[in-house]
Amino acid sequence: TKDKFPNIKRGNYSVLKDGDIQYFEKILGKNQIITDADEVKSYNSDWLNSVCGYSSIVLKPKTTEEVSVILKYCNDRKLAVCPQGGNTGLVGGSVPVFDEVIISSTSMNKILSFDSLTGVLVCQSGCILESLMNFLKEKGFIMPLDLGAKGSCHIGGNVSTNAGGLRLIKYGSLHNTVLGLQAVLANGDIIDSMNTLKKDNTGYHLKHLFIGSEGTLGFITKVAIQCPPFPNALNLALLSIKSYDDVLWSIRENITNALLKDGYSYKYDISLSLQVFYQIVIDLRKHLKNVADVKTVCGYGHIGDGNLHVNLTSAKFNENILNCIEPYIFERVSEFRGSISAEHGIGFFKNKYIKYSKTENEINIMKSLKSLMDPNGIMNPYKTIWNLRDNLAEG
Ligand code: FAD
Ligand code: 2HG
Ligand code: ZN
Repeated sequence: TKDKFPNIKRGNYSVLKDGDIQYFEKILGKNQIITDADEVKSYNSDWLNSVCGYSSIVLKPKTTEEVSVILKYCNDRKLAVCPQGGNTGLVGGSVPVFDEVIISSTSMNKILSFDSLTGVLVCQSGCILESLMNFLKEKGFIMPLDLGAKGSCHIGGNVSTNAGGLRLIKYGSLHNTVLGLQAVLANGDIIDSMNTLKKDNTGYHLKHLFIGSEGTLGFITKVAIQCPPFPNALNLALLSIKSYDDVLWSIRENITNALLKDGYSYKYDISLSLQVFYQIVIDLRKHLKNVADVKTVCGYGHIGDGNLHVNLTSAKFNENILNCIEPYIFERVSEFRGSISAEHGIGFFKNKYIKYSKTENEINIMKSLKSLMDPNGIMNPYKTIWNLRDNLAEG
C-alpha cells in the first residue's frame, strides 16, 4: 500500500505487543486468533490485489460480547482495528493500510431465527450471503440482494458497504430491507437496534448510521433483514444467444473477474442520471486517447439503478494513468450532479474525493458523528472520511 500511496502516514497508534496477544488469547482462546505470518497474509491483501497492509494478527470472535471486549481493549490501548467480512470489497476498505488489528466476522456465522410468516431473517454478521440464500430457498424465500461475490461476502460486509447488486431495482437498498442491527462501538458499548418490526418511529433511526459506514463507526455483529417470498412468476426476455444454458447472469457477474485477468483495474462506481449515463465512458476514451499503456476503458453496471461501473485496465499499475483519470472523472461526475460512489463505498481509494458528492455542511455532520462515536479514531483508519479529519483524533 505504501509503495502505491507514498503520502499516507501511519497514525500515532500503539504497536501490538506480546502482552496484547496474550490478552486476546485469554479472552478468545488460541483457535480464534491467527498470528502465523503465512496465514495472516491473505487477510492483508484485498480481492483485487491492489493494496496490502502488514497486520500481524487476525481475531475471529464468535459472539457480540467477544467483539465488545476486543474493541474496549483496543480503544483503551489505542490499537487501530480493521473490521473485515468476506474481503471482497472493491475500494480497499477491508484490509489494513498499516498494522491494524484485523477483526474478522468469519466465525460469527450463525442463523439465529427465521419467521416464515413475516419473512424476517435474523443472523450474525459473518453469514455468507450465498449460505443465507440457500437456507431461504428451502423455505420459499430469497435474500433481497444478490451479487457476484455472494459465495464469499458476508451479510455484515454487505450492510457495512450498503451493497447494491442485482436485485436493488426490485427490492430497494439495504436501508430499506434491513429492519434492525446490532453493532459494537469503538469503546465496546453494544448498540442493540435489533428491531424486527416494519414500523418503528421511536426517535432517530440509528441503524442507518451503520448501513454503509464501512467499519468506521462500529463493528456490526447481527442483522435482521426483510426477505421477500420467492417470486411465483418470472418475466423472461428473449436474448439472441446460442444456447439456453448461456442465459440469466454468469457473463454479467463475471465481468469483474474478466477485467482482473486483463491487468490492473482502475475502478469507478458512479451514479448518473440516465440522460448522461454513458457519456462519461465516451469522454474518458477521448481524454485518455494519447495516454500510453491504457488497455480497456469500459462501462457496465445497473442501468435501472442509474449506477455505472467505469473500469479501466493497464498491464500493471501505472501512476500516470491514475493521475489522468483522477480527479477528471470525479469532476465530470460532480458537474453532472452524480455520485462518486454508488454502491461500493469510499474505502481507502476514494476518501480524498468525498467533497465531489457531499456539501460542506454534510461533511461537518459526518465529522462530528465520527468524533462522537470513535473519539480515538481506532475504527478502520485511513478510510472513508479520513481525509476530512481536521477535528478527529489522528491516533
Ligand atoms: P469486506 O470486503 O470484508 O469489507 C467491506 C467494508 O466493510 C470494509 O470497509 C470493512 O471494514 C467493512 N466491514 C466488513 N464487515 C464488517 C462488520 N461486520 N462491521 C463493520 N464493518 C465491516 N458490491 C455491490 O454493491 N454490488 C455488486 O454487484 C457487487 N459485485 C461484486 C462482484 C465481485 C466479483 C466482487 C469481488 C465484489 C463485488 N461487490 C459488489 C463488492 C463487494 O462484494 C461488496 O462491497 C460486499 O458487500 C462486501 O462484503 P464483504 O463481506 O466481502 O466485506
Ligand atoms: C458488479 O456490478 C459489481 O458487477 C462489481 O458491483 C463492479 O467490478 C466492478 O467494478
Ligand atoms: Zn455493481
